[in-house]
Amino acid sequence: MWYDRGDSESDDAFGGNGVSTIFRDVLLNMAAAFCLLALVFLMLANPPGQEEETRKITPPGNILVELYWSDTVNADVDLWVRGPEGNPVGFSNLVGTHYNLLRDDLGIRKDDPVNYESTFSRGIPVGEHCVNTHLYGNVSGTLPLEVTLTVKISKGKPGADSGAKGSSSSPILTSRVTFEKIGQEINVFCFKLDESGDLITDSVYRSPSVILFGPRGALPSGGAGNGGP
Ligand SMILES: [Ca+2]
Ligand SMILES: [Ca+2]
Repeated sequence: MWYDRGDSESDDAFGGNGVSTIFRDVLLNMAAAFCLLALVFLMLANPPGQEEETRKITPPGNILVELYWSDTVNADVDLWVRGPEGNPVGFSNLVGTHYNLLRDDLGIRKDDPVNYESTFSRGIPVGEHCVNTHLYGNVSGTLPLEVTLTVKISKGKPGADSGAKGSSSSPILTSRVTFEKIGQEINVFCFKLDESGDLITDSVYRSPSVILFGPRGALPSGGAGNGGP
């Protein structure tokens, strides 16, 4: 009897339409939980603001010229760059037609343990570009002083996402030069870029007659050739 009653109670409580309703509710709850988990996963995989963060670390220009010297040397080394328009850009002329000097590094200071200067271009102008370096000051008295210069090119749109086509920078030139005295200016390289933004390999040269800063910070009259330090 108890067995029959049990079956009967089961049918009353959970059988028929009652079973279908509870089962449907369970399925709906599981589906809702699954959707919620999927949404949380998508937010974690691509958090808001990630695209903006990526933009902050991409190069702001197309041609990047960099100057490094030892972080332990308290010397003020300067970077000078001249594009095809002929207007040298350096610490006393931060902005040119195509180039900008981002920062004049003065050497070692309490909040400045890195010795590094860089200049960016907007676009990749066709023609000749020249890169010079100048030893402006040398508190530490370290001589000779070796410095390193590099030129990199990024063909992507300035400020574009790092994953965008052509956004990565590729080094095209690098060189180490040595200062022997304060006030010395060294032409590190001149080179030409073609319409595709590529280096014309046989265009690279170095000449002491290419002066971009000069002894008193002015271009030599008549252009290059009146002698550097
Ligand atoms: Ca400097
Ligand atoms: Ca520094």
